[in-house]
Amino acid sequence: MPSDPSRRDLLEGAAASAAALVLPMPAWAAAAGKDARLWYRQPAVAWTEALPVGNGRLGAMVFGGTATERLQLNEDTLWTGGPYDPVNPGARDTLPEVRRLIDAGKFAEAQALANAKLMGVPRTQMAYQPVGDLLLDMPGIGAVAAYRRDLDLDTAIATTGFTAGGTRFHREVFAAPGDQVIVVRVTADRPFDIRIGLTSAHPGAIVSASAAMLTLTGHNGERAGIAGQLRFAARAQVSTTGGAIVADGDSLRVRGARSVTVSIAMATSYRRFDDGRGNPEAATLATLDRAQARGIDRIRAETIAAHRTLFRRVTLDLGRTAIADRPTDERIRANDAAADPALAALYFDYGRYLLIASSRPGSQPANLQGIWNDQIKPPWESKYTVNINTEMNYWPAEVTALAECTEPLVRMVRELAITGERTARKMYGARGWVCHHNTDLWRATAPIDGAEWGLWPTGGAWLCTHLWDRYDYGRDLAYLRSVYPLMRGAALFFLDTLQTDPATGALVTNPSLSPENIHPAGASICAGPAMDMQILRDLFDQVGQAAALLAIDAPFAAEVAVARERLAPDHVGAQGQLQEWQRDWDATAPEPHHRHVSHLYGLFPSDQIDLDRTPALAQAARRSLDLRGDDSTGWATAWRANLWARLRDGDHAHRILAFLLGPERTYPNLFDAHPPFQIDGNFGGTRAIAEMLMQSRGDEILLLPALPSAWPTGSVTGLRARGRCAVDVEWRGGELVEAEVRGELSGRRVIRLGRRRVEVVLTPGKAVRLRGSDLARA
Ligand code: FUC
Repeated sequence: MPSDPSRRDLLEGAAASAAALVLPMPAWAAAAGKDARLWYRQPAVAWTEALPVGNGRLGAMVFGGTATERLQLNEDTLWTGGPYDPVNPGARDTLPEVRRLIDAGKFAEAQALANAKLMGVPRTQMAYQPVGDLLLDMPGIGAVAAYRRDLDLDTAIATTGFTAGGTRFHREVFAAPGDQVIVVRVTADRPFDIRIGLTSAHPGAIVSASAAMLTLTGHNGERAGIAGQLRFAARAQVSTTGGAIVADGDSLRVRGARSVTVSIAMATSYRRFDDGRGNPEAATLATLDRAQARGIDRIRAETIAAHRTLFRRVTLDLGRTAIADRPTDERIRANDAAADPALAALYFDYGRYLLIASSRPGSQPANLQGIWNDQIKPPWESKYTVNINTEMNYWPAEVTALAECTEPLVRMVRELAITGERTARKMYGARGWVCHHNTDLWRATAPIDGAEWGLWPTGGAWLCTHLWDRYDYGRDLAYLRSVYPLMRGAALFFLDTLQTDPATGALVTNPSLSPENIHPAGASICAGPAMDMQILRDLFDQVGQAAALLAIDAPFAAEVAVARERLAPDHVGAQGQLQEWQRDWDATAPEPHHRHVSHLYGLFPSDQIDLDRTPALAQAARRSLDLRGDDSTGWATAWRANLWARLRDGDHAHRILAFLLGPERTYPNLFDAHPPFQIDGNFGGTRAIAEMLMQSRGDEILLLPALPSAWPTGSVTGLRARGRCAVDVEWRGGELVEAEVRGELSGRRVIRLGRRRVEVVLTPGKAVRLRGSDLARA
């Protein structure tokens, strides 16, 4: 509320009129998801043309072939190696000298010493690996007509249809979250023959066929001296309507069937980050027995229903032009986001689809490729890079009403707090826990790759801000109590390791770096990069708030509050920019357009910096963004779009989004190109679209804060704001028509439209509806 009393009267009047418009909660839009489809006129040739299905744990890339169909298969615990402890036992003795060199300004020397003595053993982590392929061969299929394949984001079913030799073929693929199988169903209007095979690129993998089942068993790979300790199994069970199934070597042949159903189960012996002794052969058999007993029709119906429960919570309509009737690949190639607003809406729907398909309760978190990877040695090991990428994967989760999908991330932090406690103790002699810039299935937390990338201690702290966000959006105190020890442990590590900057007396991280940017002193490592200080301000504040809400741990909270006040502040440099480092190095850093914009964390995803409360810092952030430039790799482009949305410059955010949606950054299957494929850009882009339409900060909800002129008319329903409420917005001609806010808890909110604001009182079960004209009077 503004402090000017006359203005306050005016606003209270507006609030009263808004409160009078309390209406019953409406049902979710019936038309949800009706246009949400990717579709093509030809089968996929490249992997980045194939369509992903997934149930969080199991994934398949569907190529939509005709005579030969390929499903590339993944299971999210098939990684190289086994439980391992990468902490370098000698690191602790060398740490003081590295710190001293940094304080003395001898950065290159400090980095060389850190590279020699501090890095993890091995200096890399484990890699996510594919299981193999399911192959369907239909001999005799020649030229086809009336071909189409699509992925329906509203049912989560990939479909391929074509006519060959006068027979119409139809194939469906889906991944069942309840029954834990991937199902392929082939039907035709005349009896047909098909051969079914399983293959794997893992050395030593074996395929056998018996009765109506194919079984693939194998062993995960070794990497960097960590022996493979996992077994894996994939089984494909075949059933038919009519016809006969015969085993033929390591494949199954079906003759004269009218429909064929293949149910695929996959598992590894992974049980937890410290235990790889499960029984995948038995687990896959049990899964298939259960699925068989329950029946495919029921499994299919339940898959659609379970998907819709999540997917239909949000609807987005940005308007539609004729180009939206074209196949998806043509729309990306046309590269005209202004003329195709529905492509941005499809990208948004797809981002939500991908999160539902790659991160569900009980699964692993979405990695650099979600769960979809066809390579034994994938780029960056397809692991969890926590200096931006893993966090970005979860940027859309809360705002687009997919809170359940964060469960694997929260569970991963619980595990990192265990392995990271060991790293904190052995490497730093510190209490609490730490995670550097990457982790993997085994929850390794030591610094890797090289000091210039890996010696960054703030990854775990950043992940903890997601724990807080889960609370802040859902306001569940029992949950907060369960994650408080993790947040506390992360903060405790910094209480023990923060150093006093000899130049300023402020507290700084040392050694650290600003991911992954080299400063003009010829190194990355330094003390107190702006990002670290911003993340720690959030972590310390959130620990304080959590302790107060839970009425526990007051002495610790007080200690954290004291340290928080001593953290080095943000600085504005000579170019008017927000400084990336404690020194004003930005102008002479060797890569002025570096993809990471770490020092802008404070503007987004954090709200420490904003146009209202810290206008000078927001201006400086804007200047930094201008200096950094707009176009970057996939995720870095998506981050920039979010930052411009926070600066409430919708047209600028849209220009960046247009580049993200064009053929340089988006593959035909709408996967984000880093390049190569990295899924974070999909998730970051999804959040950016949400951020352009609605932002929430504390008890404020900002309507259409960055609406671009390219989206003059549209509507969104079901976005989530902090404090457990849902927000719908409808606009026309660039102006708000109506907004509806449904609070599930009682409380006051300030609803803002540009500079206008109205205070409303939320009551569970009632909707507050605001017309554009109400806000125009405010
Ligand atoms: C960080 C980024 C790279 C890439 C990798 C997985 O190291 O700097 O661009 O995204 O993660």
